[in-house]
Amino acid sequence: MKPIIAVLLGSSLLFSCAEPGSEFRSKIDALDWGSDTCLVYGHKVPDVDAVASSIALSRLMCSLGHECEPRLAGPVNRETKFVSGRLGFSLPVVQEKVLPGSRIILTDHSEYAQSVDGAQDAKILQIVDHHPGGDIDGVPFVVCEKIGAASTLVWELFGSAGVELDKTTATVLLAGILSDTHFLTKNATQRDSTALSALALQLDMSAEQLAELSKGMAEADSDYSGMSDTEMFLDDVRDYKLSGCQVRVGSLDWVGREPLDAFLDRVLGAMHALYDGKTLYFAKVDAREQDGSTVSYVLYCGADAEKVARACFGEPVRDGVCRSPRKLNRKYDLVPMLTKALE
Ligand SMILES: [Mn+2]
Repeated sequence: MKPIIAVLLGSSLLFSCAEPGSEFRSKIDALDWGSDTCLVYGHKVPDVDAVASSIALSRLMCSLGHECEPRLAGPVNRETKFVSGRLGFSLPVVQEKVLPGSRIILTDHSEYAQSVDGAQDAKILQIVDHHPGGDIDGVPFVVCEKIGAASTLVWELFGSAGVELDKTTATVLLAGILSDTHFLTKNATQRDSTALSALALQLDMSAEQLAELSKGMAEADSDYSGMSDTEMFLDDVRDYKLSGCQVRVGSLDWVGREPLDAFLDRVLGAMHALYDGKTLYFAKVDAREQDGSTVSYVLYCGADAEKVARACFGEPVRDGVCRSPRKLNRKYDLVPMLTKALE
């Protein structure tokens, strides 16, 4: 019989004897790294969280001794440009395609439709994402949990690895969490809030500074000035494969710079210009009503998309436009509704 004290302390003794992060490190070391540099990618149409999580995860892998470099799957959106300029961090280079067999790590997405071109034939070593339910499987290291930001998951991985965050990486992760959670007001969990507080503390940023930064980011995000209608639609678009159908869903905000109908016309015009006759095109436009509540307009393009939109939202309020009386989240509300209607 074991002495009772050893039984009680057994697990914690084992744990405290080991070097901090050693369990995590050995999991990472066991991956098939090969000899080339592994590229770390967020999703296509990179937003702040996608870029931040890829930069930071790449940094973490480098500090664990694995040669990694972040890349962009395409040009970044306005908010990302704004915040990288404002906080002074440099953006990865754009590389829109990866070669067959190359080693990659994916952050902030887990579906091929959103992944860099060539991902299907690449070796995907890791996925760190906060949108469960993607179609990429067979990946040896996966962290996929439904929380506010992929950047929060990467911050937690630094903790698991026992690696201290340098200032630049902390800055980048703070931006990612602020952006995806709209300063902890959208899809945020306690874990996002813990991570953001720790990062703000490390960077010596006050709640006022965070609020101000977040406001600037939101404004940059909905500032479509100087963009063509197509660029505006493509600024925040995600592709999905839903019930076997290719579906593209844009997400925009109407902030009253022009009449709502004029804005919806511009978005519809862009969708029709891009429409290839196969892909189902939708867009979600969030708009603040006079009473202060926010509703979502769901725009569609083409006969098949119209059928789906009607099944989800009933009679259109005008040609090409349905209305949801409550604000919809693209990934957690709209996509499940479209999936169900397509089945
Ligand atoms: Mn994200």
